[in-house]
Amino acid sequence: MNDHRTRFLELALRADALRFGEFTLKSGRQSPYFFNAGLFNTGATLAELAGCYADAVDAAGVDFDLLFGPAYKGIPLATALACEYARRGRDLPVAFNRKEAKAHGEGGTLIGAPLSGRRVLIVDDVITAGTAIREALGIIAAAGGQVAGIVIALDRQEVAGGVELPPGQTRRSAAQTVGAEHDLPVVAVATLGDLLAFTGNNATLATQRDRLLAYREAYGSAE
Ligand code: OMP
Repeated sequence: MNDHRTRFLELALRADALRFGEFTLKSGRQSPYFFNAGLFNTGATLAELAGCYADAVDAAGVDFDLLFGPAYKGIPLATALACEYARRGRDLPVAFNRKEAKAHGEGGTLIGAPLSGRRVLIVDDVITAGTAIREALGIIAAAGGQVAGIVIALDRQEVAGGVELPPGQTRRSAAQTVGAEHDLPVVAVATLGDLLAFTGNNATLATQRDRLLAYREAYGSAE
């Protein structure tokens, strides 16, 4: 496994951002694990996380010139990543949206650098069904930006909607579907597959492995 994947999974466990148990997802699915990016809640953990994102993006070779963080969880992630790139010698513009339009002051729903004419990298936490990412794609297009790619910390590699497919048809993950529909690279720092490999190498997490495998069997994509 690439070093940034292991570093990220170890960090997520240390920060308690990755938990095992019984969780109800936005989709209504019952999941044996949950990733809460809001628990990267100190300067040091955000800086370490941003290093993992930057390594994943650089390894994928995405060509972009602005970072966009969708409200709310993407905002600190894009900001921390902008700081990480500045530390690495690349000063990038950063922007984000607010969920409620503001009628006074500067008004509007977008904050930060203008998106118009930019090649935008969306920075978010997790993809399950792809709903949150599709919303961000619409916001950026409406502001005249061109999406160059998407980076997330965790790709849960789940099939969106129904998982019953005609025989012979491949189960494609929500991330793969969004990427193919918009012809975009979707980069994950780590995937459910990486988490499974990680639990296999970690004695204290070995008991979680069977539940993760059963979940992937029920809702996971082919890879
Ligand atoms: P989709 O919009 O279905 O892709 O799901 C992304 C959103 O699900 C995230 O922005 C969270 O609100 C939530 N989520 C997590 O944060 N962590 C998880 O492990 C799973 C979910 C989820 O509900 O699917």
